[in-house]
Amino acid sequence: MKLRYLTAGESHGPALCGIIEGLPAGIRVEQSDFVSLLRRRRAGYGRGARSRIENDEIEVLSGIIGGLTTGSPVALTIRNRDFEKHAAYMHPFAADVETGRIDVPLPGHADLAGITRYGLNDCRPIRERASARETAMRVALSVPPRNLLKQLGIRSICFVESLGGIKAAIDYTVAPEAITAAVEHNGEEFLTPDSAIIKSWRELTDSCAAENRSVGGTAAVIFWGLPAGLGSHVHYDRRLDGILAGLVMSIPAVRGVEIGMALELAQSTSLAADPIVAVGSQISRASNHAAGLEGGMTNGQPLIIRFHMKPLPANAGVDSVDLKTSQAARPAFYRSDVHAVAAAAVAAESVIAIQLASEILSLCGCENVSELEKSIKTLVSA
Ligand code: EPS
Repeated sequence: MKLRYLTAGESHGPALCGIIEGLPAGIRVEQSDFVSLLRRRRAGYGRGARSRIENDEIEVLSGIIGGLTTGSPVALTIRNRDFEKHAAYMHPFAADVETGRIDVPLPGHADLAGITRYGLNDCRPIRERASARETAMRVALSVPPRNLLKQLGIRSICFVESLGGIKAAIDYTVAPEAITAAVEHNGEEFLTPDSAIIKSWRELTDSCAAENRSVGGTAAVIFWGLPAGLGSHVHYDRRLDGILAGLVMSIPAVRGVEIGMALELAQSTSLAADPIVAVGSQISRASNHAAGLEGGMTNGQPLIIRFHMKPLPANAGVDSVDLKTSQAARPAFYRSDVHAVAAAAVAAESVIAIQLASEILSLCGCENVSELEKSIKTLVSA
């Protein structure tokens, strides 16, 4: 792994912070790249009050000078505006931690397993760190790698396919540019290429919000313009399909990942292989059932990763136990998003972008973007 990154921060703590190391020098990065990407992660219709409290303003602490990466680690901070309201028990040296104490673990969240693992009797520290707020920092850290990919001619889009079982009409056989244009045309509230579905999704979201319910959904990420041969078949832990699936699964509430239409292929009795064809001197493919990955490597076709997210557990009204009394209890009402599928799609696109940039850097071994631009042209794309 050429790129390494770490995040830290609690959902209602002072800040999120992150560091990414292994970037080449010369990636162009503007403040507006962070602003627009973080806004896209926050903007979904169905996000709760919290996303309106936070403005996710990024402070760059190192690694970028005058709008260019220097090759040094990039360190970032996002202050949590909501910290102010929670400081009495969330401050690192708070005298009054007990007032923030959570005694009833939330089923479906990390609470119970977390306190067991860490030998704690308060769910608060677990809840705070397990929160999907952490993905804001992973998204922020993806900005330099995303810009590197763009500089190398690699493009991506993420979008929502279904919410609460209501499916958008999406044609994966059309060019990714056409899907991108449709998603952009429909705006950031629902991040979907299907404008006809928005009315039903809005109604679903409103009725669930009124009843404090959450719904699950499915989203997809496509990258195209990739060279063939990223990842490797030679060892299980270098297979890119496994690596990408793990990264997307690590986004809170994601319960399943598919490479392209994996479930459909599993139910099919016909061969799923894509014919290899010559287009002039170029080798190409007549279809893309492989969704851009064969043998754990990219094959030069668009990479399509789809994932499924469960309804968020916060207000499920599910039975639990008060750990102080061992009596049956319901978790305290906890404000929640109706759904955060669009936000998770941006997070998935971000972790995939970091990994793809890392694979390219490992393959080309360059420390400077202009060398990398020359080197990538020598890679054969299928
Ligand atoms: C989250 C619960 C909600 C979400 C939060 C993730 O936050 P709160 O508990 O403050 O209402 O809004 O997501 C974000 C704040 C974010 O930026 O994505 C959870 O428990 O995972």
